[in-house]
Amino acid sequence: MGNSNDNNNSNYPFSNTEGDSAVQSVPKLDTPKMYKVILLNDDYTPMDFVVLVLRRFFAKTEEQATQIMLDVHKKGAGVAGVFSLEIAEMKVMQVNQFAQLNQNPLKSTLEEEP
Ligand code: TYC
Repeated sequence: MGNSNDNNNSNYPFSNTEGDSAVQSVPKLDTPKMYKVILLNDDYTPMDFVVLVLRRFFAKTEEQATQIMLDVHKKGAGVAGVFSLEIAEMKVMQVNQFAQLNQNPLKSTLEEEP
């Protein structure tokens, strides 16, 4: 029983019940981990398709998308965007599914932000 906020922490929002100092605990509560969605280069996906992906799923302008695509093309990988885990996971699935549907080998992955 009890309300849904009962997490045995009488000092909300300072979750200082496991040995951390309150100073460390507050940012842990307020700033969720962020994740980079990385686009990987390959030899077959057309440049225009990568630009389309960046515009469609990452809301980039033509110019931004072209710059990111060329960066990935030259360096092997590049950041399409930075999101919370559930949004980043959704973007990766959308990109990989859209690429597969269009028979392109384009892949994206996740990387936790430092
Ligand atoms: N290397 C591809 C080509 O020359 C273009 C490309 C860019 C593919 C970025 C994937 O994530 C990528 N057609």
